[in-house]
Amino acid sequence: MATSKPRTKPAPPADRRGEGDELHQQAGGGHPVLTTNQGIPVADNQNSLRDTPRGPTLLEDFILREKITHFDHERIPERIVHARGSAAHGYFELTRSLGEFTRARVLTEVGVRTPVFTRFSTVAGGAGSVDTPRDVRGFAVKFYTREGNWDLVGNNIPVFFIQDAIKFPDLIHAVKMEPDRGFPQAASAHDTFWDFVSLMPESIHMIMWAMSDRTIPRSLRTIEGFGIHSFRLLNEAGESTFVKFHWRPKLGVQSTVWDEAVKLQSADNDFHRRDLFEAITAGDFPEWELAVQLFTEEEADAFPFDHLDPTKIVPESLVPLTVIGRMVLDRWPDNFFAETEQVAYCPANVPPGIDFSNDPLLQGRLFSYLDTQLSRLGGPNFHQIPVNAPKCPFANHQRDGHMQMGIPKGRVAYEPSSLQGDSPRQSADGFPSHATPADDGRKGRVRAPSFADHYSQARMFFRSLEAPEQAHVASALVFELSKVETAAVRERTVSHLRNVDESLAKRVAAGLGLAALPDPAPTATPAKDMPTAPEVRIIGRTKDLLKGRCIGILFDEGSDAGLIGNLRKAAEKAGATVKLVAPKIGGGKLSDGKVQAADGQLAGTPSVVFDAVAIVLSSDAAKRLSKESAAVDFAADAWAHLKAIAADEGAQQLLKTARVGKDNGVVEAEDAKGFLAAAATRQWAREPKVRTLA
Ligand code: HDE
Repeated sequence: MATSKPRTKPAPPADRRGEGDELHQQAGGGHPVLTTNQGIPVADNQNSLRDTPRGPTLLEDFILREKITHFDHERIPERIVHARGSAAHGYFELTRSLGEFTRARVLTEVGVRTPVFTRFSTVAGGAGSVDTPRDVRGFAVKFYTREGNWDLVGNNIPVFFIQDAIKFPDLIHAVKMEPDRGFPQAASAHDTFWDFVSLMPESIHMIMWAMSDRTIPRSLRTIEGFGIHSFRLLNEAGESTFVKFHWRPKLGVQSTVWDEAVKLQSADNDFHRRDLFEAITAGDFPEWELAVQLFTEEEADAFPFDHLDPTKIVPESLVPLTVIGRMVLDRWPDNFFAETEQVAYCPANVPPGIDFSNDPLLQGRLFSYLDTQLSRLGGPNFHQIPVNAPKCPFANHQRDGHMQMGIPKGRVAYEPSSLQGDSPRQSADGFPSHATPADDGRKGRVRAPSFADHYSQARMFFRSLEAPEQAHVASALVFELSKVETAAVRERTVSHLRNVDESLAKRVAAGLGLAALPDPAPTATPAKDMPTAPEVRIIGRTKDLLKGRCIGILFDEGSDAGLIGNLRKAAEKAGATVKLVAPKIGGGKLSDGKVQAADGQLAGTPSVVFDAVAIVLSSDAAKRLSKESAAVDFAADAWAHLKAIAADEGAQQLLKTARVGKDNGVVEAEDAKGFLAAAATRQWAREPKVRTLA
């Protein structure tokens, strides 16, 4: 392997050095010898083997051919969904035993730290797409338990678009870029997506979530995670309890506003990946609580919906959450490809004591993931790739295949056998499946009547939101549908909204400029009014804290050094990260005569990348920067994105040019305390002043 045992060797004699060698020598010594993948040391990595100095390259050049061949195959097929992702290592620690409900040791051994590898992803875009489109986020956790790998492959939204796996390829084909034109990338705002979902009423609950600010998260550290489907827990006695899994971020749920998300796409394609990387490498480890909802078959039978239908949540008013542990991500992968790209999750990976429900979406997923890895990772031995291999012993009689890395010993590769004492055998204590009684219905392509109510929970979701969040849902619908060229699709979508909430339908119709409201879509089961579910909100559940937030301070030549120092000290003390922004990366001389370097150049570091900003400028600099659109936008966007702004006397001219108004979120830079209080949240009350929402 390329990385085994480096050797060191002196540089080649001067007369055999190629062009560029002088520069190489300047780069320093003590490096391991470069070799081919066969371990042959390479004398010249700059010049291919040529017939004559100006002649053709020789086929004999195995060094060139090996290097190019490997390069040509550097990419593997990207994931068909969830292609763009970022991941980290960490651990899960159980704080409360579920021993009464399950025999799975990962859920019964309090205090034990189980290693995890967690990958977050967007769904629709390719691997090279941006981090911040409006999209659902994947939240996949591989627990390397002592009883084998457990993959909890969830999303940041607790419901899904469809009720049956057979529709998944259609859904994904509809949301991905349109096949004739190859756009739009990473966006649901186009005809095929809305055509599909407007013909698929079961997706309307998920549409409500997808149009909410949940799909434009502030960072991966501030998303919730959900296993979505009901799973089963099985205890020693084989008794079953249904379970839903929830991840809750320590920093609280946080989102961006749409205009900010759009601008982030140009400011930093890697905004979420970079944030996760920077937090982990700074030792500021992201953390989530794992909580469960537990309920019996009898309790489930009494719910006013079918919990096997993945377009439904189990409201917390029916089944409260119990926190059972925490996950901490504390190590960035050593290599993006080897780990983040090659990790292979599969919801069918569960240890003894966890089992599946009959959710028809989950049932299809149990097949799909293993299947997809065969083509994505090239063969049946992908479980041997370090990031996928269990960290507990594993042994069986599966053999050979593409890229077999192990060297199995012995004569016996079958069971039953009697020839070899150490050959693996089945064990009565192995993985049990719940003996679920079969329904007495007939086999067929049917859907249970209990799956027929598509609107009640969509209504519950919308009516549970705070007013600004409702306005964001309505505006997101207007935005997305305005990108749809086919008027009939726009109208058909509004016809479903009429079943969700009449006021929502009216707002969206007005935003689209529809001449009249279309008739409500026909319903199999009319929507029922359910009690509101506060847990679906973001506002009010976001934690007002500075930890995990990033504050940008804009300065220039002559800025007040004392003010910058004070703001920085106070913000860092409160747990925030601070970055300094200036027109030049070299910064400038401050009022104390000392040169202060910047962390980011103004043109490449707009205020969208911060949670709050301070602007500390001499009046000369403010006057100059008032003619600089990047500086004007810095202030104007912070105002428009409902962020706290601290500004000193000198900076006032820039605020004026940027038309920054006055409210509790705009404070004097001298008032560090007031600024930090405002910076811990968003200024929701400002929104009507800065934007017309549907
Ligand atoms: Fe997936 N999904 N999915 N999915 N999914 C994949 O597996 C699939 C579904 C989810 O970071 C694929 O390795 C089908 C629901 C995540 O590597 C593939 C159906 C939920 C990830 C696949 C679903 C998810 C995937 C593509 C309908 C939320 C990324 C590459 C039955 C609970 C995992 C891969 C990672 C990835 C199939 C529906 C979450 C093709 C057929 C519902 C987080 O196997």
